[in-house]
Amino acid sequence: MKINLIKGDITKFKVDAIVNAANSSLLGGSGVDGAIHRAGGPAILEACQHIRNKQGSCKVGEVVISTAGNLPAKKVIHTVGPVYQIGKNNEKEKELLANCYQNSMLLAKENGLTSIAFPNISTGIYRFPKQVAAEIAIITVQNNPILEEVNFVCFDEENHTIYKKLLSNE
Ligand code: AR6
Repeated sequence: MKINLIKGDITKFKVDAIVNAANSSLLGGSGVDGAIHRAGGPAILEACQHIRNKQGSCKVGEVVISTAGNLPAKKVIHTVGPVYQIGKNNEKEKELLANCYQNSMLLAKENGLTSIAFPNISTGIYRFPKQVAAEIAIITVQNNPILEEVNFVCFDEENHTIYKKLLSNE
């Protein structure tokens, strides 16, 4: 399994599946979710509405797959990250964040996909501490060599610096 680190916008990424940091409604939002729906066009929302009609909302740590619409990627995997509760120990949230990464890779594999790109799930609006979230993301991917290629796409400088340090210490 190859692990790559990229700084940039995940919507520009040509890979089998890009992962969206969605919310349980699956109906879009701001942050990377907003960017994916904007760049991918209405086909993604239509597909998500169809999924919702069939199975209801998406739980934290779980995943669904849709068309990528106009994006260069083949598919979008939508996962719902946990909201970090400041001042609590957040052990459950850490486990749920790991589930997001693991379940995304498993769903990609089930769909015959071999490469994936992840944003830094939960580290924006859901305020997960970036260092802890990066450690969980990297360990989960390394312990589950399910796909051929995993790309960590960092949008902000802080996440990029954290990932660079963690991945170069291997
Ligand atoms: N490409 C890659 N990463 C991005 C992009 C982009 N175009 N834009 C932002 N990021 P967030 P969350 C990074 O807030 O914390 C939405 O409203 C950003 O720098 O998008 O999981 C959903 O609907 C940050 O590091 O997701 C949910 O309601 C990372 O993406 C909620 O936000 C995640 O930030 C989910 O919150």
